[in-house]
Amino acid sequence: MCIECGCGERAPTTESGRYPRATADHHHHAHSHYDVERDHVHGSQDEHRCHRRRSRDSHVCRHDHGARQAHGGQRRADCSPEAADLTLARTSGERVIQIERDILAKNDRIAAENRARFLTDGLLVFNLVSSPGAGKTSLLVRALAELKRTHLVGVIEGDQQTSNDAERIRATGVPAIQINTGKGCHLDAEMVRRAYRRLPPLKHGILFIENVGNLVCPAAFDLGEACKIVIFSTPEGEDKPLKYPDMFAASSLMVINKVDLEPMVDFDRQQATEYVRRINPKIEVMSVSARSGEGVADLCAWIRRQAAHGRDLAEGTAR
Ligand SMILES: Nc1nc2c(ncn2[C@@H]2O[C@H](COP(=O)(O)OP(=O)(O)OP(=O)(O)O)[C@@H](O)[C@H]2O)c(=O)[nH]1
Ligand SMILES: [Zn+2]
Ligand SMILES: [Zn+2]
Repeated sequence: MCIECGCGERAPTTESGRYPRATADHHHHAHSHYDVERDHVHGSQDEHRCHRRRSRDSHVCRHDHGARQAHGGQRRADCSPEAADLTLARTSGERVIQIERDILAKNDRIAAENRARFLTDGLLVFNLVSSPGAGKTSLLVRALAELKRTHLVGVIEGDQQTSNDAERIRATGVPAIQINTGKGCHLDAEMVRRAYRRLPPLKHGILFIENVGNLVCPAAFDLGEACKIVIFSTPEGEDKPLKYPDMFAASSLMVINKVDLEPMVDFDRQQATEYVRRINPKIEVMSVSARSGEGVADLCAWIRRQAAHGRDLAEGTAR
């Protein structure tokens, strides 16, 4: 379960197969009640959500059911919005908060282990985050062609489905592991730990983690990276930092991509920079075009500078 949006997560897969069931905190299946199709996700404490997909009054509800309740419907769950509100208020609220705390605590523990491993390996790790299609992979492809001349580089790619991005990265000669999160809306530290084991040794190199395209949920999950780089693109509009502040607050660098489209989409770079600094006064800002290559050399120079004092960055003492 995602603690931000509450969506379900299947156990993630990589190209060589599915992770063992034991690693999944939840299982996921779809079934029908009352002639509507619902996704159904259970937490370890029998939390239960329903998404009423075919109804106009779509809602999400949580309710508890005892171990004896069969999914076939021996005891029907009351999924009316009113019942959901009452249940949440009376019984589930504290439990939901506890589950969220447990999920984050577990993630943070594994992220700390990842961070320690990256430090031991002398590796500088960047977590690239953005909305879908902002240009993360395109920018990586450009930057890797340059960075691989001076550094060992590897990439972990996160998407719900397909290996397209990993294939685009491998075409540059850089190793890449694809993680497919299924219904999951973000990468977590456990996924990164497992994917990292499958990369060739990258001692004293640079690892890029391309997160699932989503400007909300990946902000909450530490992967053990040195820092997050948020990429957003001119067609998305200047006010993204104000609308999705957590992501911009959590990032050390904001890269404005697709500046080649700036005149067409009437984008105001200064305005975007002013907005992001309201959220995060320390954030650095760069403008690039993965299409034309403008600004990519500056981005590579920034990354090399971080690599030069990567230990400071990884320990959170640089900025
Ligand atoms: N005009 C223009 N198009 C770009 C630029 N960068 C990326 N694109 C296009 O934007 C689309 C999405 O680019 P991707 O690199 O796949 O974006 P992404 O962030 O990796 O997407 P997801 O992994 O799906 O979240 C593609 O059609 C790219 O060709 C750019 O600088 N300028
Ligand atoms: Zn989510
Ligand atoms: Zn991508």
